[in-house]
Amino acid sequence: MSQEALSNLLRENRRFAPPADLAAQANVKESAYAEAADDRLGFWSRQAERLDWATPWTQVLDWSNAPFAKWFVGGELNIAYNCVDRHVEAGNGGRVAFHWEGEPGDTRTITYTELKDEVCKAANALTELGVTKGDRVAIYMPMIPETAVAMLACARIGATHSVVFGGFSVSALRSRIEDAQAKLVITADGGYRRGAPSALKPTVDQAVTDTVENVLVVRRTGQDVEWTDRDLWWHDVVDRQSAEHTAQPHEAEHPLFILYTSGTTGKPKGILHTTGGYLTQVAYTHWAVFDLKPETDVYWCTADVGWVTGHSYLVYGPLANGATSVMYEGTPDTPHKGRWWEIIEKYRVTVLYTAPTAIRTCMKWGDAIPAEFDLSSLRVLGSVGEPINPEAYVWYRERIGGGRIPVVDTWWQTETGAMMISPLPGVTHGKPGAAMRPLPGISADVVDGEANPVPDGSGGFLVLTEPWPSMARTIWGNPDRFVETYWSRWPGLYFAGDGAKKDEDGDLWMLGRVDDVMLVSGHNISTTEVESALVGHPRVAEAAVVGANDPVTGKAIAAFVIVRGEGEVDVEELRAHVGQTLGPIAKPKQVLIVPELPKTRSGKIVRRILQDIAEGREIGDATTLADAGVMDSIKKALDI
Ligand code: 6R9
Repeated sequence: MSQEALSNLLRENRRFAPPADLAAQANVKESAYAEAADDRLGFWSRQAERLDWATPWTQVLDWSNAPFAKWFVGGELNIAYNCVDRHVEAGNGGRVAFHWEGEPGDTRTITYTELKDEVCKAANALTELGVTKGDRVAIYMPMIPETAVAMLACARIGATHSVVFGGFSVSALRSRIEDAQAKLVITADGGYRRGAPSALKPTVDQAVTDTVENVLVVRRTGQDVEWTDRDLWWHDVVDRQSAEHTAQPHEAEHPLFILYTSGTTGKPKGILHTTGGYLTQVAYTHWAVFDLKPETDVYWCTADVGWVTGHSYLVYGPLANGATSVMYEGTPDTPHKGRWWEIIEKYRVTVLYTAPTAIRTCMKWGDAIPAEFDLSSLRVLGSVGEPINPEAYVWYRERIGGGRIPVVDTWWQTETGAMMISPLPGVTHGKPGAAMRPLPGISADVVDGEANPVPDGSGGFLVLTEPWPSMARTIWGNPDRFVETYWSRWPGLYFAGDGAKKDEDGDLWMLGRVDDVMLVSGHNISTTEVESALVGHPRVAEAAVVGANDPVTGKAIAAFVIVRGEGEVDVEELRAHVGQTLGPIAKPKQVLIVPELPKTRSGKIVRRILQDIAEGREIGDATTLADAGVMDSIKKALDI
């Protein structure tokens, strides 16, 4: 990146100290960093003791076959027991595990005792259907409690689940079922989205392959479904089962789940996570980063369960910690744009974890909407999925957090399994837009092309320098690709594929995927920086930037902008604003005003599609978009 652009980003100098009361009561204090640095394996070994082990481990980490790690070697535990039964045994069975809110307004309250009964019944049902330890089960579901029950039932019997986002197409689902050779698919007739039932079962009907023996179907919407011999209703098979089921312990390295990351090109990668190390790090980070107090907090992670955030921070982390969570089925603007804030007011949510894309959308809808609701119960706000630009961070802190409470920007990946770089709410003096420093027990750095750590004040590639408990163990069925993708660029270092910079204090700022860096007239400019500059303009709600091929400059910057507020926007003014913020070199050549942006389920902009538009090509594969209708509205707006 150009030094000029870098120094502009570093001009952000606002600091937010932790609130005194939160700091005084915080689960984690500053001393945790030094304690973990002194003895990293001892630190993780103490964190693993948060869990209930049937057999203790004999070795914390076996790294002899790097990069294929084994954590807590010799240990055995059952994840479902840790997430459910032990809380009931400890006398907390009456505590609410999930306040579930359906999009049409129907609700369910599920206590830990009820969750235990449901998970046991589902585990018995899976066993009756012939699913055994080591089998793979595909889960293609809406956001309903049965989704968590299905995941936990698989974990309980040692079947490896592969959750596929409910918005994915037939081909995306089929390739995932095929790659994992799933024996069972768990789905629903449909779920509610944007005020209407949205079918799931027809997609499964077309996607099943020969390895699939049964399809287990939850009735959610009551819509008509086609039926074949292999289909079974969840209520017919699960409801009649016994609520008694003894959880057998599984090895610490037993495969818990496969989750596919699409990446930008090529076949999706089935990221494999295992049992003991995964649960240890998700439980620790959920407790540390959200300062979770299970007796009093009401925690809400808005992520879809089909994204890794849904796995680690909607299901496994919160349940391992005995937390009370909100789970919401639908979209934030159904039936009105204040739905999320209404849910926070209704359940007195204390911790909210969401994505910058959602925050920017709410900014666009205007400050008046959240202002109508009582959000005073909130005490920690989290962000995940992409870099949070300072503008969105400050809006989140002010308009949602009342200017009182910390924002934690958590950097991690499907491959890391759990949070890696994040502020701690009772310790960190937060900087808007910075993920700050690696969590206790985690080692990361920013390096140049030769793997040399860059000095403070410079940018480079983000790497992880020591193994961590929840790290991916391999790519399912393709260990060579695992080594090649993540471990071959520099020996001994995990290459995350993200750019980052260290500021003068050594704090980390994430810059997005390195593939998204544009070489414009010989200068490296990151898409994130230009987007952040654009969103800094009062009339810009959201921006996506790509480098389009240009015969003169190499890449020419094209910006797609969603406008905030009423009336026409002067495109020249936006170009000039970027020029003033980042320097003339970063001025977009084209600025296109669009109503929406193409995004994945986790809110990541699919730049490849925007690049097709900017370069005037036919638009390529759009199957991983969260909402296929977005492309039509963009084409209409641009008249293409
Ligand atoms: C959890 C998740 C991983 C990629 C990652 C990075 C981006 C996630 C971020 C962030 C900046 C953050 N990313 N969190 N970038 N700041 N706080 O998103 O997993 O879907 O696998 O995506 O997301 O580029 O490499 P996943």
